[in-house]
Amino acid sequence: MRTRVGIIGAGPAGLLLSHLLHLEGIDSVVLEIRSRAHIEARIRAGVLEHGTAELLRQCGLGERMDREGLLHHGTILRFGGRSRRIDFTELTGKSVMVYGQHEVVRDLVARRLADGGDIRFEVGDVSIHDVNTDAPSISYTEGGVARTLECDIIAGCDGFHGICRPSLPPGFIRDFDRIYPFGWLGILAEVSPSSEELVYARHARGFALLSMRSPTIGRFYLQCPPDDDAGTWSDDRIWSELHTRLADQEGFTLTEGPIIQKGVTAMRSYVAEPMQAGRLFLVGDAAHIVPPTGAKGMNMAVGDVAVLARALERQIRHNDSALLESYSQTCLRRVWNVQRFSWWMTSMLHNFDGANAFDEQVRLAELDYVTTSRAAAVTLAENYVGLPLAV
Ligand code: RFL
Ligand code: PHB
Repeated sequence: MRTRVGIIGAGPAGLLLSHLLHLEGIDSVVLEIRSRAHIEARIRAGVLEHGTAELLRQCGLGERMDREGLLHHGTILRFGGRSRRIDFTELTGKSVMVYGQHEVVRDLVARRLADGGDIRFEVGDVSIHDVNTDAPSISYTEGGVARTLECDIIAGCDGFHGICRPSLPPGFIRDFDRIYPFGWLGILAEVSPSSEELVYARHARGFALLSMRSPTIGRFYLQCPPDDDAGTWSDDRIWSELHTRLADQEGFTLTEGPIIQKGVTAMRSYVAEPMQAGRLFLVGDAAHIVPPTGAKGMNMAVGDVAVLARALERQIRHNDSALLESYSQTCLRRVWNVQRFSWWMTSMLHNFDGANAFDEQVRLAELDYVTTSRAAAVTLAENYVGLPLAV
């Protein structure tokens, strides 16, 4: 089989890339190891930057998002028992969209299939070949049968644990890495959110986040040890910890409901440089991950996709390779800005074991400053709603 762009991974990055290429008349095939049901049910990100939501609208994918998503004009930072609001719209003229990543994935899969797109689910033994030649290929198995996909370009959209990045020769990639000494316990509950806006809470017992997926489904996170077992968190323990960490002195009350899902995620910042090797382009989590405190991972993946789709269009339709050659450099500038923001939010809002009393006071002072100085609040808000896409 032959296609222009062989895409490995049907996460938001791979699916959106395939859709944007289709709109430019460029064909692609998406290979995914998981089932369609699995990728459509995987609960992950929840916040779309202003630019991500706009891009989805522009490419014809905004309809259900605008109907069912929740437009948020600000967020609450809670610390020392006080709640302070950052007003995104007043500070930046922009807002964010609370719409689950799995909903974006569902919309993308439905649209690709309706447009006749080729997505192969549940493939196995995926490996890439000859990326340093002008005839790269991908081998894989489908229903136990060995197959080869020949292409001009390979887009490695296979997430942090995929095969593309590790396939490169040792030493080719320079890794930049920071592992945090904590994780997040993520909780999904059948409960109407107790706050209209997200609440990021710093507490002596650890960070807590109140988020949501819809008017009837709440999403919560609790800072926990990085290797914690979600099974040791009973529903009672979860609610008790959420009540304690989310409390303020202004009468906030948390409504409880049945917990329908819980799981622990470790927290890490990582960047691979460069994001390109010959005809292989790394996109999204395959090239970089962030701790989720800034709500950036999926948005960063979309940022890469926007750059790559445009560069491929210039290359394939106009035989102009300039944008493709600068893909890594263009993406990395934005990636490092987003890394900085995610690291900063994470550092400011979490408890670090062994931090001394001075460090704690500095973190509280930073929260106080960021919620009282307009200049500092604009800095937080413009990063949260999203820096401009690099296209
Ligand atoms: P994905 O979504 O991991 O998709 C990669 C796909 O590749 C498949 N795959 C393979 N396919 C073929 N062959 C192979 N060898 C393969 N190996 C893997 C996988 O099955 C998968 O389908 O990467 P992509 O597309 O780059 O998207 C990145 C986002 O998923 C990720 O950055 C976000 O979920 C991060 N994230 C958040 N991002 C935000 O923008 N806003 C948020 O609010 C936010 N919250 C979060 C998050 C991630 C979290 N977790 C669980 C890590 C909250 C959490 C708890
Ligand atoms: C989510 O709703 O899953 C979510 C929201 C904000 C974050 C991280 C995750 O910073």
